[in-house]
Amino acid sequence: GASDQDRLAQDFVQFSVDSGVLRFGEFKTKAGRMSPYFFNSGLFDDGVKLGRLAEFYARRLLGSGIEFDMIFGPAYKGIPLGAAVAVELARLGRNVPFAYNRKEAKDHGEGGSLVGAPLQGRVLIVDDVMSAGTAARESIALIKAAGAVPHAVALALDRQEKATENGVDVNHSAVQYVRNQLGLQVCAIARLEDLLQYLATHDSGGLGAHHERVLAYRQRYGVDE
Ligand code: OMP
Repeated sequence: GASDQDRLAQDFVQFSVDSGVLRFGEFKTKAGRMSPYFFNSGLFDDGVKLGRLAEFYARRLLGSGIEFDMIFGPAYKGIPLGAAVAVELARLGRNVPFAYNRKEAKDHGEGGSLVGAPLQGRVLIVDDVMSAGTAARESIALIKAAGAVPHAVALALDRQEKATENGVDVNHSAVQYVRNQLGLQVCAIARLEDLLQYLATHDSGGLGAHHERVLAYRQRYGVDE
């Protein structure tokens, strides 16, 4: 239910802060926004952290009821994430095929830009963060081109901020676009909302100033859900 999901999200935000993945300060996003927080999934950088991260994805996925036939991990960051989630699901008794892409075309050996299981059926894309949605659109096109169905996206963090189209802010987030316009199911372990909840309950621990800045950021770039 909703409260299980909230608890999972709070645990995940704590885990991300403890791992140094979620940081507060001043960061420039891909879309050129100055953000008071940044989530760098590359810092889930040892076996224990990757294993715990995969557990969070798997629990969120199982809680969401999303069905899928295989996992696709988009290069680069989605590759270890998709692999770790596939291992965790297998550990839980649900073995599904896994594939990923390479960014550089290869002209020898296995050929093509896809590696792993053939893309077929309902594909779950496993990725880290969705901001403007650029990466998701590329994955969706690639899956369609292979004759499979882009069916769902599992994220670690949904930043819940305005997408940009041709450099202009629009009034929906990338996740809302992927869900409502492209018709995919989307789940995220945590969202900006959960991050704000975390900051609200840890204000006394010296996070008060960050809380204010993240609220101001949401005021400027956030979307309503
Ligand atoms: P889109 O592809 O535009 O949705 O942006 C997602 C990408 O932004 C991620 O894959 C990262 O490269 C980067 N990013 C983060 O990893 N963490 C953040 O907190 C914010 C961003 C970002 O630049 O927006």
